[in-house]
Amino acid sequence: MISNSLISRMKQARCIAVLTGSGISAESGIPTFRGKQGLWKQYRPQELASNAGFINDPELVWEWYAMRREIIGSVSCNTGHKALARMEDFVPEFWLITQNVDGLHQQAGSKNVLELHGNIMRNRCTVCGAVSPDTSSGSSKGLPTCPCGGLLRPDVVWFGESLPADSLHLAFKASKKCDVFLCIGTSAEVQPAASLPIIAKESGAWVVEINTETTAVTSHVDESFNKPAGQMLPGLVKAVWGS
Ligand code: BV8
Ligand code: ZN
Repeated sequence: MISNSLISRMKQARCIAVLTGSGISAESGIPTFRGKQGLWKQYRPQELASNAGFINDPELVWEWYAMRREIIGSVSCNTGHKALARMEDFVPEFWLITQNVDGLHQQAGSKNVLELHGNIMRNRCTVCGAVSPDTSSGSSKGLPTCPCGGLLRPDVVWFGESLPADSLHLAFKASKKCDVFLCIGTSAEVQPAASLPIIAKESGAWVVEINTETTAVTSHVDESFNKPAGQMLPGLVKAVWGS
């Protein structure tokens, strides 16, 4: 049940910040990381989402990313992504901070998206750093290389790697400044993204969680809705802004 206090807080909010995790893409058919069918169940993140793992076995890591690109390429954004894109149009200052690398927020029409962990549909050269859109769709034989001869990697942030400084700086700024912070579809286990809802709370924002389970931040938030994001968000936007 969406409380009248939340409706009025969101209606009056000058600034709203949203943090999303893989849970918002679950209803599109993309497996989350730590859930029962999670991507980390069959694979260990340290082996696949780390530079050491890549250096150790680039073929295995590319196989994993090609498989994930295939899934992402075959799905579409869902009602949760679309509701956030509509929300952006109603709020004077709206920040969509995502840990996701699937690009579905942009596909849904969100304009101001901070991708803290990069984007799986881009490649980056391990030698010259050039970034390019993925064209191989992972099926080409052998390891993808840059015109400079360097080995390509997915343009995502691996464990032990720093997040893009400008996006992270803006994410911290938005979390400190916002009136309402929505934490959607994340287990809130990966730092530094997981600290954003805590920073928002400490800075005086009204913090709301939308998640099908309790998480590491549930006890810290002001309100939590134990509901799938794709069902909850369209109703929230309608209740607050009537459409
Ligand atoms: C860094 C990109 C330092 C690649 C990813 C000990 C303590 C604290 C921190 C650390 C530590 N040891 C190491 C660290 C740092 C580490 C970290 O946090 N480790 C954790 C695991 C302990 N962090 C890092 O390494 C980061 N870098 O710290 O750098 C540094 C500083 C200076 C200089 C050099 C280095 C980098 C982290 C980024 C890693 N990259 N992904 C790729 O995708 O392949 S992380 C990966 O996890 C994804 O990005 C994902 O988004 C992210 C978080 O996971 P979630 O999105 O939350 O997904 P999860 O499955 O966990 O949860 C889904 C949730 O959705 C669940 O709660 C579920 O209930 C819910 N749900 C499901 N369906 C729905 C739903 N909710 C709503 N509706 C539904 N329908
Ligand atoms: Zn290069």
